[in-house]
Amino acid sequence: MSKNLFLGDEAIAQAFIDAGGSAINSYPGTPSTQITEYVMKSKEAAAKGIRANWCSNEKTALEASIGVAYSGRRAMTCMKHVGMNVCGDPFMNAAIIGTKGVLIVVADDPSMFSSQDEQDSRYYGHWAMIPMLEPSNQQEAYDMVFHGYDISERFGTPVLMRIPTRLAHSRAGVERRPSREQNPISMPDDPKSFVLLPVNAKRLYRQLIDKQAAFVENSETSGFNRYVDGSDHSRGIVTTGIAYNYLLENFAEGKCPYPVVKISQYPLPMAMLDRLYDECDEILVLEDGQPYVEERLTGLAKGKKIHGRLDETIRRDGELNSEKVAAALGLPVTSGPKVPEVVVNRPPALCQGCPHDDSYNAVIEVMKQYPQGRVFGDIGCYTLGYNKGAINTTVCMGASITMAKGAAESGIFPALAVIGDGTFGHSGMTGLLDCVNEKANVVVLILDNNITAMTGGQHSSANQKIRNICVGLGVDPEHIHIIEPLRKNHAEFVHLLQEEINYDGVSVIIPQRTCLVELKKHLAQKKDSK
Ligand SMILES: Cc1ncc(C[n+]2csc(CCOP(=O)(O)OP(=O)(O)O)c2C)c(N)n1
Ligand code: SF4
Repeated sequence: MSKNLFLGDEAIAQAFIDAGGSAINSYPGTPSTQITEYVMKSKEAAAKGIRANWCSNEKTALEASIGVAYSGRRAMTCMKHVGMNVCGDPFMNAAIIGTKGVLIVVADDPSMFSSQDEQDSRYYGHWAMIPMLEPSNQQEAYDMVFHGYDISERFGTPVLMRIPTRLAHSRAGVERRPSREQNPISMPDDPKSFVLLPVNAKRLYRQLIDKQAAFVENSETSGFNRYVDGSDHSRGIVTTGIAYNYLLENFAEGKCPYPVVKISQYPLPMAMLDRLYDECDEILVLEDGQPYVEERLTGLAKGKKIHGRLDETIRRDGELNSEKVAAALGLPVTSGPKVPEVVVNRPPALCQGCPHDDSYNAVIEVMKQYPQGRVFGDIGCYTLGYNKGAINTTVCMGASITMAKGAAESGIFPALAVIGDGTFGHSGMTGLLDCVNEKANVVVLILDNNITAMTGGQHSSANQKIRNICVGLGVDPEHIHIIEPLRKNHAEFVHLLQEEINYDGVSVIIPQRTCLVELKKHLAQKKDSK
């Protein structure tokens, strides 16, 4: 078969198409976004009738995939690591109901290149007691999609695939396999399995526990896990996922002198780890993430030293790389080319002429009068308003409205919330409903730039419907305003904001103007089509 130069994300997407996937339901988030975008743009996927959808959030995306699995077909849901927090409920329960044919691909972001935290999704997979896959390179990422569906269909379990940023966003040659057919529609073998009433759930949870031995056995014999012997037993090394590559990069022709257990499938292959432990004087654990494996090994240690992130042989935070591995091995560290001094680090900023900037100019001017007032921000391009002093908080998607509510109820005045149209559709609507139900004294600005800009311009689920949604949620229509955020409308915006701060209740202001990057893209497409 032909070799293709694929990003890790693209390798997974192409494998999904080749492995007989029927539907991909995802929510955008760097570094996972390109998987779903690739399937959306693929002519091959379109010809095969594969559905590719951006959903309102990670929970709705995963639930849609569970629905696909209910009908016997193969589904994939992709997200960034924090998305796991949003879909935790269906994720945990998908494990119990014995979902077949569902692959959940989660891209973790060690070093937080574009994220608000560094959480390691393997803890979720462990918690749900399902098999996990962690590719060490792009070829494995491709092959593992096939393997993941095999495991999922054989054992009746969703499978979690974890990739870190570097794997998602770097390219390597990938050999494709012959395509598989999509599954025909078929109903679940046990219709009760999708009904988690306690009477069923107790039985199904027991079944999940009983499957664990088979999951371990499959891991022990998996081609993705292996024991690679070495001549020097003064140290044994455990690598997980991409860490295997970082290790081999430190040795000529990739020949590591120490015995290595390469882990790319979980549950942990304990027999291999026991052998390493018995045959080596001490153990070094290399993981691009949190010390998930190291913690487990430390618990089992029978006196020998285990090094890794817990004892900070490798810094506890930040992504792993081959230099950090070299330092941990006591090898000379060769750092990459030095950045020339003329290149100055600049903090990220809103684009020149960004509509959010005009909204923030109004907010800043009004809030000058209220040193005790606060602006609760959210996640999107507009988070960059922090750099100009426009917002006071950014915690997680949707938290602006609900935090403003809590603060208002605690006596903060005025309490403003700033949220984008994409984030409002993701997890802002329910918070607004809470505000309405409790008659909270808040002003909510829903910055509608017509797009989910920060993750590359996906459509946003609440698009064109924001005003109607607010009315439907019970906001008084007299206190819902749409304004075009432009310099010429600044005085009007300031006046409007002041008026709504003076109103004791829920107000919504929707500054509506298309993101400039999106506008340029749109104009370029229009020109091309002429
Ligand atoms: C739970 C979660 N899922 C996904 C993301 C990735 N993400 C960051 S901002 C954002 C949406 C931004 O869209 P919008 O609110 O419309 O703001 P804009 O960037 O357009 O200004 C997304 C999906 C995230 N940070 N957290
Ligand atoms: S991409 Fe769009 S929304 Fe984001 S800063 Fe630039 S103009 Fe503003």
